[in-house]
Amino acid sequence: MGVVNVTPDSFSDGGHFFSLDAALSHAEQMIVDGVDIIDIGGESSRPGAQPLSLDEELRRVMPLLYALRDYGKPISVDTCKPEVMHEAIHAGADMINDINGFRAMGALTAVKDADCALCIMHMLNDPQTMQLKPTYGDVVAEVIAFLQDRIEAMEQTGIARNRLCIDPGFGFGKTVEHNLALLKNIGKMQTSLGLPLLAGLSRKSMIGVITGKPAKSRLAGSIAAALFATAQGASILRVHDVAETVDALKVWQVATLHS
Ligand code: 7PJ
Repeated sequence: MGVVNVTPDSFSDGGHFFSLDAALSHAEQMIVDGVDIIDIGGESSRPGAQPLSLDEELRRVMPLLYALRDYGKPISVDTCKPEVMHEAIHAGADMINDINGFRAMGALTAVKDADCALCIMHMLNDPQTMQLKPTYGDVVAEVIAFLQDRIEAMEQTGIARNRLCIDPGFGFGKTVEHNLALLKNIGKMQTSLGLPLLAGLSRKSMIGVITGKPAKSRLAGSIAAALFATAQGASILRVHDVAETVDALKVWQVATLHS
């Protein structure tokens, strides 16, 4: 899954892809590079980021969604807002990726009658407060319990289980220690919940803490994290650097499958 941010304040690309043209060329390049899913996001979720108005989010996301839908690649929309989910589904989005785990009032209703895929992510509190002092008794058990609870809520609404995938939400209300515990337990989360797992580690601050590098210099660290997550059983990798990650995965897979 390749990330296309349409935000002027995104920390990892410096807001470079804010204009529609730039976002579109970025997405086109990802397609050339072998992306499987394009994830469009309008609202920055970096720690401390201010919420975005509905109008502004629609203004950022919808033109790109319309422009991209004829390219034949599945499109995911990264949003917490039920109105954006509704509009995106209406416009043909193939997946809704909600870092808030479809907890907003109206979110389940917005997605329930569609047939698109849904990614349920764990986040502690909200982007304003999540990194203040994240505390868990047992982070892996608590993330599993949260996701289990959301899966049940979704199934009770009538949403088919085969539409769902889960995400522990690396960096969303987690210390480096918490992130490492989750990374090491991807297999356990996947077997406990019985759903495909999406891992978003690309350029995250955890990579920065380990390598001592700023966001733009975290490619090698991100690839190591992506391969490790794959080895643990992750099904979808959410990344900024599609070409490099695809190459790494190709080598990984050929080596793994070789008898
Ligand atoms: C994630 C996401 C993630 C899912 C962002 C960033 C922050 N969606 N949206 N999982 N991260 N599902 O890219 O660093 O980890 S935005």
